[in-house]
This record gives sequence, C-alpha cells and structure tokens, in this order.
Amino acid sequence: MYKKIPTLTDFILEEARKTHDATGSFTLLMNQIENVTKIIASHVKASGLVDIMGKTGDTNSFGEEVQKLDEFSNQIMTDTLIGGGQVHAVVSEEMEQEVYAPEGNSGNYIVYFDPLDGSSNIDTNCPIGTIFSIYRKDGGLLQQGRQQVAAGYVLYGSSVMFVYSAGTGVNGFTLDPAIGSFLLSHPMMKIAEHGEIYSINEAYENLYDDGTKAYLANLKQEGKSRARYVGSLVADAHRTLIKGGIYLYPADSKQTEGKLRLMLEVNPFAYLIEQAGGKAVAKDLQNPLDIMPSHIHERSPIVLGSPTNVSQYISFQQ
Ligand code: FBP
Repeated sequence: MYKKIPTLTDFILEEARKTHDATGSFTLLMNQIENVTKIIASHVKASGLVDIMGKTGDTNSFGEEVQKLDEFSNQIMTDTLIGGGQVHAVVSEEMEQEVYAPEGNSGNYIVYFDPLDGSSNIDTNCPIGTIFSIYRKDGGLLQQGRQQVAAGYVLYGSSVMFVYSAGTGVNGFTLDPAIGSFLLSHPMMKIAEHGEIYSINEAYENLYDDGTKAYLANLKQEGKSRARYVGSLVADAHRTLIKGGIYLYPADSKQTEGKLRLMLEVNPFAYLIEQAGGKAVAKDLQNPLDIMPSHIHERSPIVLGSPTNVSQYISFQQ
C-alpha cells in the first residue's frame, strides 16, 4: 500500500478546511511563498555555476554590501507578493521602506521577510535561508510579534526545508527535487527540554554584558556543552530547534540594541520556538513577542532555545 506523504500544499489546504472563516487568501499567500522559495532554492543550488555569486558592488540603504543572490531573492519575493493580490504591504530586510500593493490588487495581509539571511555565507556554500512573518493588515505595520498569523523559514542547506507555524504547532517539509514538492518530513516539531549545544559569536565575548560572560564561563567550566555557530540565523536556529540547546545574539557594547531585526528575524523565530515548546527572551528579559515595535527595522537582542537552557541564561542575568 503506497503511503502518501502530504505535500506542503496538501497540508495548507487541509489546515484551511479546518478554519471556519477561511477565504482562501491565506492559502494563496502561502502558496506564493512556497513557489518563490523554490525558485530561490534553485538559484542558490546553482549559484556556484552561474554569475549570481559575489557582490553587486552596491550597498543598501543600511550601508550593507549587497550580494547578487540576495538582490535577486529580494526582487522576486517583492514582485511575487506585491503582484499576487493577497498582501496590503511587504517589508523586506533589504529595503528601507515598506512597499504597498497597488490599489485594486491588494489583500488582507502584511508580510515581513528577509529574502536571504546569512548573506555572509552566500559565497562560501554554507547554509542560508529565507525568513517570513505574516500579519493581518488591520493591525498596521507595527504590531507585537504575538499578533503574527504565521511565521516560517526556508533553509537552503544539504536539503531544502520549509518550516512554518500558523499557531497550531510547527511543521517541517523537505523539498523532494525529483517531484519539486515539499513533503511533510517533520510533523509537529518539538524542541528538547534541554540541549548541550550553545551557539553564539564568541569573537564578541569581551563586548558582552557581565551576565552573558558569566553564563558562557559557567558553560565552559561545567564542560558538558558543545559550541556550534554557522553565522546564519536560519541555520543556527534550525539546528537549535532540531537538537535543542540555545542560540544567543545578545546586545553588546558596540551593537547596543543587538544586530538582528525584531520584526524580520527575531519575532518569526521567537514565535516558532514558542510553538515548539521552547523559550525566547530579548531586552530586559522580555519575551520579544510582547515588545511593541517602534519602527519596521528596529533591532533587538535575542536568546532562544530549550526552556531549561534559556532559564539558566536568565538566572545569570538576575
Ligand atoms: P543578514 O540578514 O544581513 O545576513 O544578517 C543577519 C546574520 O547574517 C544572521 O543570519 C547571523 O546570525 C548574523 O547576522 C551573523 O552575525 P555575526 O557575523 O555578527 O555573527
């Protein structure tokens, strides 16, 4: 008896059938995100062969060097969503301003996305990813992360995975290149209560606050932990979800608000980790999902992972 593994499209349609007031708009939007990330995946996979590697020579409005692949990813995601009729506006990590859908072709959702996270890893063939976060337009551009309708990421690694939650648990789908479909490979993902892996850029250790320094010193003194750091949030957070443990990108004396963006990077992962039974804290040990953002590119420190690991980190901050 052939056992049919649900595809991502099957799964989204099934979830919509369970939602009494579904209009089909969310399903269409998720489908657009699924299809555009498949195109990005094919370009990432081929990036060593075609002239899409390396830098464009331009810098974006944040003074960051733009890579060809993230420029391509940003353009195709913006065009797909703005032209797709389901969004009111999009906010991209690569663009200073939000982009509104044209009159007559707009929808009920606002999508925040980081088209290609981990840009420093693009031309070294290390895992990179796309992050997305969806809100209803009624709440406006600036909403607490708890208002997310859905959040997810696509990891372009040894395999391509699409992981998301729409508030009823976290599910992971692996792209089967033979049929071009994401198949449900990781149903109802749960993070371990505790994990031995910690992930932080220790090059900045001298810049961290005393609590973080003491926490790291204690981990090493205990000698039961292992360090892993890819330098791509998607890859480091995905590993933390799968293996348990803790990922930290705290503020430091140089990046006093942290580096990662609250709406584009921090809140999608805080939402997923919480849905998987984990924990996340930001400035003053607040749950980032409860922070009211002041602008679309606001930055925030983040510590997330297994509940026991994050609670231990918190104990060093008190
Ligand atoms: P980009 O979105 O510009 O790639 O920046 C985010 C990021 O690359 C994260 O993916 C990663 O966790 C972090 O920056 C690495 O920063 P650092 O090099 O300071 O450790």
